[in-house]
Amino acid sequence: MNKQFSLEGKVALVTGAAYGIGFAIAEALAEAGAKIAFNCLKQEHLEHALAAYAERGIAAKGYLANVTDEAQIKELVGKIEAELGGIDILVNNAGIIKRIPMTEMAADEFRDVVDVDLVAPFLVSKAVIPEMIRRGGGKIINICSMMSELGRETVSAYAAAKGGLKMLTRNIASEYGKYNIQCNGLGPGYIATPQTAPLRERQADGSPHPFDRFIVAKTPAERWGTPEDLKGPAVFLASPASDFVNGQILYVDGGILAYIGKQP
Ligand code: NAP
Ligand code: GCO
Repeated sequence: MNKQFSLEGKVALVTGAAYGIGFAIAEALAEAGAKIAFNCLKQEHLEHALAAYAERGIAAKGYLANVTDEAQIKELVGKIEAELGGIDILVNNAGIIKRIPMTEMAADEFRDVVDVDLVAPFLVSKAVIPEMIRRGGGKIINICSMMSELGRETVSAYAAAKGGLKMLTRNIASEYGKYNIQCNGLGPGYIATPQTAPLRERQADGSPHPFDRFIVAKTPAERWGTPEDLKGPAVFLASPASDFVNGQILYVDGGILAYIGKQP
């Protein structure tokens, strides 16, 4: 059974893995035996991440590359293939959110979110699939969201992008499954990372943020998720254990999507 979950000899690219969910997923894939490549936008984050990986005994290769820039993505993939070998596992993790009421959101702000959260997974997947086909297969994991299924105030661009990412996942699965490429989504619930820090900030009087209380009440597990909660599911979707799983979204949400909510 251990061989089912082994990533020995595999090369994984995790986009946006300087910290947060991407870092935890890259750490998990490394612990299962994969060689890790990651990218981010900022030099300071790259340096900090390389040190953090090294502290954990992970000889990750880090690169500065903007996932919305097709030329930079092609250069990134070429460097990884030259330095580590063909990419066996791609995790499209890099993402942003802008929390703005839709009617107050500028078109460029909407497009920025869609560019990172939906167009970029298309660009990076398009760049790695040909080599996956040549090598006999691969794994693509798209980091979706509760907002792949649900809406809420102020996150119109993010929900549209993550809903689209769910369907891009299913389409890649449909179009490239015959090449032994499995493309699945991982749908985290509400996870404690820098991205959600504004939703968990203590109030001036020291009380919990209303949204913090809302999420804890809405989650059967009665807690926020941590990046570590995603490590096992990510290894499953990256490993031979999921070779007949394709086009699925695996939600790791503590039960939010299953729960109607407490009676007031
Ligand atoms: P985060 O803490 O904000 O980290 C985002 C990462 O993406 C950073 O490493 C950032 O790099 C990188 N990034 C952003 N834009 C980029 C670009 N254009 N090119 C390259 N890298 C870029 O986010 P997170 O909470 O870990 O979330 C990671 C993924 O999970 C995202 O797709 C998010 O939508 C999704 N997600 C998060 C939650 C949650 O509750 N936290 C739940 C469901 C899904 P720099 O710092 O260098 O900019
Ligand atoms: C928000 C949050 C969520 C989480 C995540 C939930 O503002 O509602 O940022 O969107 O990031 O996507 O799964």
